[in-house]
Amino acid sequence: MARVAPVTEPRRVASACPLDCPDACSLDVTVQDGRVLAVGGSRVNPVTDGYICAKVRRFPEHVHGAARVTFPQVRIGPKGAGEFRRVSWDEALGRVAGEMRRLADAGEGEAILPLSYGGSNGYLSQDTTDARLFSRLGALRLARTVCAAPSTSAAVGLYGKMAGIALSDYVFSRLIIVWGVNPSVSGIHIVPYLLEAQKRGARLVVVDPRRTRLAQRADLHIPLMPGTDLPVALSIIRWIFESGHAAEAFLRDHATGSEELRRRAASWTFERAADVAGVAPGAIEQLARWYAESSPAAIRCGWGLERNRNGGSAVAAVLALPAVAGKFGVRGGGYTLSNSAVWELDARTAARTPAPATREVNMNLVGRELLAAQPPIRLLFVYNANPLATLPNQEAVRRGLLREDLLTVVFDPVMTDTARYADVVLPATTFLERDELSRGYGAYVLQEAAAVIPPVGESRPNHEVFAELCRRTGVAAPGEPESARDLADAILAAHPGGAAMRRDLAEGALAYPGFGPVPIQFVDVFPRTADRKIHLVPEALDREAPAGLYGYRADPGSARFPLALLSPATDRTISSTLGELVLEPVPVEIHPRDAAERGIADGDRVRIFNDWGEARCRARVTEHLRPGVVFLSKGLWSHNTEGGATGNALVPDTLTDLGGGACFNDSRVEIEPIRT
Ligand SMILES: Nc1nc2c(c(=O)[nH]1)N[C@H]1C(S)=C(S)[C@@H](COP(=O)(O)OP(=O)(O)OC[C@H]3O[C@@H](n4cnc5c(=O)[nH]c(N)nc54)[C@H](O)[C@@H]3O)O[C@H]1N2
Ligand SMILES: Nc1nc2c(c(=O)[nH]1)N[C@H]1C(S)=C(S)[C@@H](COP(=O)(O)OP(=O)(O)OC[C@H]3O[C@@H](n4cnc5c(=O)[nH]c(N)nc54)[C@H](O)[C@@H]3O)O[C@H]1N2
Ligand SMILES: [Mo]
Repeated sequence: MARVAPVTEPRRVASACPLDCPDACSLDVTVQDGRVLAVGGSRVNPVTDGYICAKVRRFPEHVHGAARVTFPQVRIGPKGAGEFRRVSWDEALGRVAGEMRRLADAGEGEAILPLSYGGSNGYLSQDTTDARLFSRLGALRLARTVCAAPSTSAAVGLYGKMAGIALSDYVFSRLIIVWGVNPSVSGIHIVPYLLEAQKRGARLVVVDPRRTRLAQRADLHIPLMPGTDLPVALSIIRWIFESGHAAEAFLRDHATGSEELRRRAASWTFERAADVAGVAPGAIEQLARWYAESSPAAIRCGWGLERNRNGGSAVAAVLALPAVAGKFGVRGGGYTLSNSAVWELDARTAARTPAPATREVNMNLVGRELLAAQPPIRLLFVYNANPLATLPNQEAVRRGLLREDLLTVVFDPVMTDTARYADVVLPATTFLERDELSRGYGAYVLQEAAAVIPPVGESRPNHEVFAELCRRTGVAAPGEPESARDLADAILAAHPGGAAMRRDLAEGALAYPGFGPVPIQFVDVFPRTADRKIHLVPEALDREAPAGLYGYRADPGSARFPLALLSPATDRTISSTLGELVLEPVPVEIHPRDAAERGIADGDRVRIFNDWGEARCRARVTEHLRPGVVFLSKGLWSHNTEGGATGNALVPDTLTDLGGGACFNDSRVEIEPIRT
């Protein structure tokens, strides 16, 4: 008689979401017999307030779904065909470690490229034992530039990454500018605060080429052309100075470079900026007047505006606004961008190894590097990332992955598009199957969460697998932190306030930064630059930007490719994570006027193309875009389009003015109907 497994009751356990999102939700997970039944929000993180996004509610399907990788496998078919044979961990790791050791012994550590990015915001799953392994092998270093590189450069240069307005403090603002961010999908917990502020009489302004959900509720929407935020912000700065609204005394006490900024903004009249941006001059002037006259005034600056050739300067100009107009010093006044830096926690301290002095590879150029690096890259190790789906110049990435003399290892919980091109696929746990220490980059919370179920199948957590690879390649040293607890302790111990954080985490599963959860800028927190001042024209940025800081580089326009393609976030996936659950075809959105000019009707099959590649899908004709702009979302998988190329095939691998960032929203394309 078959033995019947004991049936236990469903249990509710606490966790925390470490996925790449500002909100860092605290979770309430229902589990039974090693399975996740449901994922919901808890109130441990006050910002979560008991609810979470629709996509993470589907996480049980991700954990236990058909795309889950449950055992190690090696390729048996042609590259990219997704044909594999099951092997043991021992065999898989033996092969990978053997090749690593061989390359390192031959003095070819720089033939190894570790590639990781946004799979987890947790401190334990990146830069710990993985950094130990790759540093000691002398592997290439990766510049993690695919996101936030230009905005980080700007925020570091101007403010040393000062902590921003707390999400919940937006209720106190009288004017809120939502600039290049779409929180209705990309960080939903700020939205109730924005709507509450509006109810209390605040004005809401949205600066976005698309008519997003918030733009539809806004008092003013500025639907500028992508990449033109810089002139728009400079024209507001110019007017604030010229009209006598500048906070001269504040600037004298707290800023350098205000005269230089004033000079650089001087030629940007509302008319000139409006002409470049394709909007009404009166709209920009309206925004400038409201901003100057309102207090508290808040800017929620996002990442949509950084992803073009002017992106770094654009973010710098937007961040300069509260300084110039004197909006700091009150609750609900100032700005929020990323708050990731406030923790001053560095996972690398747990690696116990300095970064090597090897060559640094800009991850936006990985396609090119795979095809042309000298010496050639022989071993690509992908974890916490899905580069075929998320990097620019997808065709180059694909051709790189097809190289017969490249050993590609993909370590992921699911069979991603990239994994299908791997030689060795390793099964990773999801965050519900491992311990994690994570923080938000919006919400001011640090959380430690224990695994809520055992690893699914043979999957293993990152820190364990990299520690094992350290041993197998002979680079491990005795006594180094390896377990999740030891790594977390090592990371916390390196921080002066770490002991207090450790205590708080032990007691309440939540820790706040030293200044607490709701800082006021220029009351509780100050610029973290060396002299604690705002640097409006920092020299380093001025030197780096090809046209100087705040120097605008116009799109010369192209008769062949007249449409600007945007690819921001949607509410279906987080970057490409969870994309295995979005099986239906995804359309490109196009304005009725652009569609009519091309003979395209709603639902038609179309070809989107430029010199970088092409993608095929259906058209959705909608007025939620301005004419001249089309939209095909970020994070698509090959099954979402016809033929497998996604919008990233159309994204150039040109770089932003600051930080070597990606130009996802600087793609120019043409679209034509497919008539078959
Ligand atoms: N649901 C969901 N949430 C996510 C993510 C996700 O993929 N899905 N991704 C996470 C990650 S990795 C990040 S970095 C954040 C990103 O979060 P957001 O800052 O919201 O970034 P995007 O979605 O890239 O773009 C935001 C908006 O910028 C607009 N935009 C595009 N180009 C320009 C421009 O030139 N100027 C201006 N002013 N606006 C422009 C787009 O139309 C879009 O509405 O969200 C995180 N949260
Ligand atoms: N066209 C276009 N492309 C974009 C953008 C855009 O705006 N437009 N935005 C960019 C942005 S903002 C970002 S941040 C990047 C993100 O790009 P990526 O870093 O590639 O992020 P994801 O697509 O989320 O892939 C993360 C992978 O990590 C895996 N993972 C999750 N947890 C773990 C773990 O614990 N261990 C291991 N080994 N793996 C794990 C997930 O299953 C997933 O496959 O994409 C960029 N790509
Ligand atoms: Mo991102």
